[in-house]
Amino acid sequence: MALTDSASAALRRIGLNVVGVADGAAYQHILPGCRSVLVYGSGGRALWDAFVEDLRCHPEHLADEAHPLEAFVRRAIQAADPLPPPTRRWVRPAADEQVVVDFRQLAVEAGLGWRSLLGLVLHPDFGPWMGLRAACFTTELLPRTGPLAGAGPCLGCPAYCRTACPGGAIGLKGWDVGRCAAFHRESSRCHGTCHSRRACPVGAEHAYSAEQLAYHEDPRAGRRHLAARLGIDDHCPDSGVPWTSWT
Ligand code: B12
Repeated sequence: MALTDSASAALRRIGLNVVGVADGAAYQHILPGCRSVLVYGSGGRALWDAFVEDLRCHPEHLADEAHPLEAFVRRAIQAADPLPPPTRRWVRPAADEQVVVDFRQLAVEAGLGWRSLLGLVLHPDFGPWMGLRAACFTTELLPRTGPLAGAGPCLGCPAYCRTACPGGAIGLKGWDVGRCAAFHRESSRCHGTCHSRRACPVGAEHAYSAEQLAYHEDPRAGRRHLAARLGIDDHCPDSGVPWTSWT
């Protein structure tokens, strides 16, 4: 079994339950000689459940980390592939990474889903309830799994996401991030949730829990809630900013 197979199996156990392989040719700036990229996603609640379970056993994994969920994935990768050779490089969409990769683009190339009107990558089963967590750039030549055939479920859909958005941020061409951010400042109706994401019929049964959603939108408030529920003394001074302040 190739190391990438055993690493994938180990990552699946913590909820990185979606994996695909993209062509690596365009990623020479990340890893010289790159031929393939394994892209890992978390569909539904599995990663969150594993994360909360880990915090129950190791409260310090919340209290000591600025970005506890990112750190959970980092530790899992380090355990799965402790000494990657120079022919392999792991990258996460995380604050402590040295390189920034456009994970939606990678996910589409690896066949994890289609582009959607919502701006998110839509997985065939998990719909918009998929996070993108890691990519392994490698010089190995692995069989490609993407992109997926067809235009995806948005084609022919009456666009429930558009009608559900109270800020009018989803237009005929897709998600308008400026409008979305402006509405978050004007109103609290979308705080802690995204009505459009919830309105998408694809993978609706895999929707995140309220706690998980709140954490992703506002890590500060989300970790306060988690710490209170799990009885953890959270002394970490800062954990990032709510995403609305990014624009
Ligand atoms: C910055 C960022 C944001 C910014 C907005 C950036 C923007 N202008 O779109 C803010 C903070 C507002 C934001 C919000 C959200 N984000 Co965000 N975000 C990111 C981040 C960190 C970087 C994105 C980026 O800058 N890419 C590079 C630049 C060049 O891209 P860009 O200018 O946005 O767009 C270009 C290309 O990406 C492409 N493009 C644009 N849209 C799309 C869509 C698809 C499907 C594809 C293939 C390409 C594509 O065209 C553009 C022109 O070149 C990524 C993680 C990552 N490293 O990829 C997560 C990420 C994209 N976000 C994600 C999520 C889930 C969200 C939220 C739902 C937040 C939340 N609460 O969970 C919201 C709402 C998103 C929505 N409705 O679409 C997920 C998407 C998962 C998925 N299934 O697609 C990612 C991958 C994070 C993750 N770990 O999973 N986000």
